[in-house]
Amino acid sequence: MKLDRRSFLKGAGASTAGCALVATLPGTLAAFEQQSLKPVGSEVNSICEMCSTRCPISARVINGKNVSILGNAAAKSFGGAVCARGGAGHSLLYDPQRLVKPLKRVGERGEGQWQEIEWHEAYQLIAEKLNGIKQKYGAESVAFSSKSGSQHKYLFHLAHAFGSPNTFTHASTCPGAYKYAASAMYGGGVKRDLGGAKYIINFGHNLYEGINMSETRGLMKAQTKGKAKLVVFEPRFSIVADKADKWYPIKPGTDIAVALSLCHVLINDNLYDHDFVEKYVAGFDEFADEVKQYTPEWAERICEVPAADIRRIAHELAAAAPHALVDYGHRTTFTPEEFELRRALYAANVLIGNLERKGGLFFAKKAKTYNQFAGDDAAPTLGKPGVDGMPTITAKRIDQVDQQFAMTWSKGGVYQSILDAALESKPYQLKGWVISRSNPMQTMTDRARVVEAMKQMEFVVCCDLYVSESAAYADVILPESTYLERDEEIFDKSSKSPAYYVRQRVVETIGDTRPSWQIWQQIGHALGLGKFFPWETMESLQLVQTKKDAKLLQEIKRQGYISYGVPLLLREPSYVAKFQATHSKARVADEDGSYASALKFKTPSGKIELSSTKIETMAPGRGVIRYREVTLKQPNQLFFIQGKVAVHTNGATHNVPYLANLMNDNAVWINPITAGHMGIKSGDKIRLYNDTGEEHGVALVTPGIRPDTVFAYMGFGSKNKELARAYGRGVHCGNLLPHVISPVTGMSLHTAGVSVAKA
Ligand SMILES: Nc1nc2c(c(=O)[nH]1)N[C@H]1C(S)=C(S)[C@@H](COP(=O)(O)OP(=O)(O)OC[C@H]3O[C@@H](n4cnc5c(=O)[nH]c(N)nc54)[C@H](O)[C@@H]3O)O[C@H]1N2
Ligand SMILES: Nc1nc2c(c(=O)[nH]1)N[C@H]1C(S)=C(S)[C@@H](COP(=O)(O)OP(=O)(O)OC[C@H]3O[C@@H](n4cnc5c(=O)[nH]c(N)nc54)[C@H](O)[C@@H]3O)O[C@H]1N2
Ligand code: SF4
Ligand SMILES: [Mo]
Repeated sequence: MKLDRRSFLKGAGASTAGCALVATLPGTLAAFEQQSLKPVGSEVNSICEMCSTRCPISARVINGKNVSILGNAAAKSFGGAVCARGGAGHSLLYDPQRLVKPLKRVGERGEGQWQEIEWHEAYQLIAEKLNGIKQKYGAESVAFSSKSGSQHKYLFHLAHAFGSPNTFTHASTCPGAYKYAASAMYGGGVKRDLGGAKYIINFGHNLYEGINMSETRGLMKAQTKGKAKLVVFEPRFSIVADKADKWYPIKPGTDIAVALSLCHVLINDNLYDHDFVEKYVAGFDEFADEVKQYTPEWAERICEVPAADIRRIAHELAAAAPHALVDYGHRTTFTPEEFELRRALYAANVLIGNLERKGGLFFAKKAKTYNQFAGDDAAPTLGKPGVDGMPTITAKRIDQVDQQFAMTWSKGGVYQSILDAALESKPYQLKGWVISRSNPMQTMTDRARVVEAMKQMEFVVCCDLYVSESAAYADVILPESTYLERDEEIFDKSSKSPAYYVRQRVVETIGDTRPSWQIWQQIGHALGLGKFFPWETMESLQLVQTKKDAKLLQEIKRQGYISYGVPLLLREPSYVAKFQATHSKARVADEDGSYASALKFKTPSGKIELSSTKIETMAPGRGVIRYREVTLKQPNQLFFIQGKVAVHTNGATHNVPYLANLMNDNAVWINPITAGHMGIKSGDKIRLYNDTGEEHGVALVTPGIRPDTVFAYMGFGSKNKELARAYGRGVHCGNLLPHVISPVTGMSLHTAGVSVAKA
């Protein structure tokens, strides 16, 4: 059966009312004459991209059309399931407002005047402009940024070939702080075994709304099957708080006081794991000395959590150790002291010795490591596609002027420093910006400053699926194929055992879009840098990864997700016993039945560094984890905090029809006492304002928030009319958050002071 565009859109449930505004917008699927759509396969295993958790999926295709998306049943740790957003992928795929043709700006920047162009014209224009900027100001004056994880490597490869050191991921708006803190202390990233834990302390890790299928399922498993106790510190009554055994409405930005005083009690009351500390930890004495002053009574004065409760929680944590954990959270940008907070949270885990124990923290077991323990090739290792003779770049990154950010340079850099370079020539001026799969206008901070920065650029390219708020200020918009239409490299998804998975096309490409790995390659050619892009197809890259093993590639594609061996936790004897029973040549266990003696840390001392001389050198005064007071609001203001909502992703999905239908506004949570003083009732129009910006929204009066705090789900309130289902609906959080670069981590700030008034 042949499907034309019209029957396609009808079948996808596209609302004609929704299309009316954009039916004439050039470049969208609605404006594109679709020829025919052929089936690719009836059940395709692939990877979700409705958020960056990237869960393994299984997509059903009938007559060339994707009709449903479920979890890949083989991916047990993800529960073989998807969340609401993952299940709505086809609504994005068939959204008539999605871009399917390159666009060139014809009016003023941000004015919304676009002309459809062909890919070769787009490439030619981009090559001309970027090479022009390079000649005039040097290659380093072009910044390249992309959300990490999917195909950012290809964009960064282009940047490298072009000669610019200025590549940025979203790290300083999201995972930076907890990653750098783990690196400083453990010598590398650690994961949490939520599912195996008996006692979990959670500081605003919003897992039942900010969903990560495997961790969300882990927490659910711990709470149901494992009967784990969950203690939650959260300024609002989130769903995690609702499901907790105990909820403390902590004062925003003061979590570090609780974390440090938990450490104080663990040491002071002699509850910590002496053997673990002796064997694996450096810098304990300095840390112990520092936390002597951080008593629960001290903490209570700062965070408003009763001292007796902090003391009791520390005792309960120690009693459940080592099958217990202090969740180090995810979004990490509440205060400028994120580095100290995340280190303090890790420190509590170190003190209870939960590393590589069931229900504790652990290192990922990738194939190479796993095979070393197994004594055989239990899991295949992957090859890395690479290109010889890449140019050496001598120019310094814009964020490389300050040694304290050294940990960020190779891992994503300080994203918002692009604004300072563009507007204040700090340390030199940026003239061009190539953005992919990132929407800084919504997700960075200080929206007005992002607008100014983009306006002063000589040339901006944006690769997206929509005319996002940021794309609206570009000169050229490159429409990427959705994740359901593209093939990508094999990804390592190892956890307690090695695992791989792969993204592959579910349906044929609709419209004139391309995958971004190809887009950057083709731009490379247009720039005259073709020799740095020798690959031809994605399959040729995948075969480099499988070291020419076509059968292995086929198997990974067929299953979509493959895990190898059995879960391994090095200090958990029952896991080691099972591992040995599975692998006949496995390493001999220590006397206690564990592999504890094999634990290694890639830190300067070779140990877990509770205190660090390396950090002291990088950022004087920060070698030892220390409390520093921060001011997040003025006395007459309220704290403004945000979080994820279960049916939307960041600044990405608010225009996806199914999800927009579920929720298209973010009412502002406000406590009845506070609202009462201002005469505000639920449903009233209110105004939020501070030195950064002003937003108008609707009040939701609820006791589920502290009286000194207001809350809104993030990502709403688009100021771009081309996002027709999201435009002007709700509060735009980024317009109320100041531009900040936090010490050491370079993190931006997601808590601000705001004034609230009835509108
Ligand atoms: N549905 C959905 N799932 C997602 C995403 C999404 O957009 N939507 N995004 C994905 C991404 S990119 C990420 S990084 C993760 C993020 O996962 P999380 O970090 O778990 O999610 P957030 O909702 O950002 O978490 C912030 C929570 O902290 C609370 N909070 C605010 N200030 C404070 C404070 O000072 N102290 C404490 N203790 N709590 C505070 C907020 O009320 C909110 O509940 O989620 C991922 N999953
Ligand atoms: N105020 C506030 N700001 C925040 C947060 C918060 O909670 N509050 N959370 C922070 C966090 S945790 C994160 S991770 C960042 C995320 O911020 P960003 O890195 O900007 O990521 P997203 O908002 O997820 O998506 C960005 C863009 O990617 C596009 N997109 C989606 N899929 C594809 C694709 O396949 N290809 C291409 N080319 N484009 C695609 C979307 O249309 C969207 O415009 O935001 C941060 N900013
Ligand atoms: S958490 Fe949901 S949206 Fe994110 S990747 Fe998984 S299924 Fe997709
Ligand atoms: Mo994130």
